[in-house]
Amino acid sequence: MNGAVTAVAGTNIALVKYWGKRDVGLNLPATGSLSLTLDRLGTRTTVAFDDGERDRLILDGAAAGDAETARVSAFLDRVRARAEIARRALVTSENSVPTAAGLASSASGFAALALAASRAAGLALAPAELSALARVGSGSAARSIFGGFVEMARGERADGADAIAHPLPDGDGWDVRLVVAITASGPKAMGSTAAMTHTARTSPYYDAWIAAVAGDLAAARAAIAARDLAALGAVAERSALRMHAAAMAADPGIVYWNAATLAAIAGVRALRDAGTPAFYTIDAGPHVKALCRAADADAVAAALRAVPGVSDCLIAAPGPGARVVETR
Ligand code: 2P0
Repeated sequence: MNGAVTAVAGTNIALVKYWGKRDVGLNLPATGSLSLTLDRLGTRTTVAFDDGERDRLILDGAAAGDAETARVSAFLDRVRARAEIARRALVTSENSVPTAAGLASSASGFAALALAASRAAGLALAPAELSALARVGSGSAARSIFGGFVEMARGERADGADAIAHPLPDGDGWDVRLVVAITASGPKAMGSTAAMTHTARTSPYYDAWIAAVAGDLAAARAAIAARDLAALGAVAERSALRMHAAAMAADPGIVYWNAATLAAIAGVRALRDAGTPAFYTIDAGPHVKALCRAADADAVAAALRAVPGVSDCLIAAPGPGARVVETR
């Protein structure tokens, strides 16, 4: 067993969305997905196993609540079982995503935790194994183990060993940006896990959504290989709209958008009509993320800041995969 290990991971934004599980316990996705890992929005997590009586979680400088601590403790149980250790841990985690922005941090959070906890427990897991481990914490976290453009496989196995992500090196060095337009503060309408289950159970559009993903994945892969931003942007927009359409058609419907979400979508379309290639995607919340060329990012951010209801814009570049930054 090692001493304290600190790992960092960037969050990721899916361009082909994950929305539905084939197994809830192991977080096995019903489809593949495809994302871009970001540089400046992420999580830094330190894990130290010690003689404490229970696991403790310090999140952004304050003791975490029982629900969050229990989720992390259950995750650590998997690491302990694999490393054949029993010691409890002190986990200290900081998000560089502004918490008030309400942006998802579970992707970078469980990627950083998987790496820091496994190393602190004395395990040297290969990236594919880390991806499977991170997935059990949160489905999207499997993607943040890798940098740049990443594809997550649905997998076929019941144990999830093949439900893992892998990098898409065709996209390496492609100088794109994601401009994140913040459209609200506070918690989102419904957590992703519950919302996916509710969509799968009650939305008449769920099966159609699932059936569309394989084609979107193929189109996104081809667009990345060709460095065709317009083609990738078209896939991203239709994947996001279809995911939200399936959720909105659930009973009762799940609506993540607010007025500023729609205004920001219109803002991205107006940019495009005026000759700036920019394409939107929206996750399980009201914020709008615009994919564009690096050279256009400042102009895209300025245009979105002027949209009524947009409180701020962050510009993120492609970033590296999860990595250990300190061991003590
Ligand atoms: C994604 N999202 O592909 C999709 C699109 C949100 C919208 O993955 O239940 O927090 O922990 O596996 O990973 C958010 O879902 O859900 C997500 P769990 P997660 O990025």
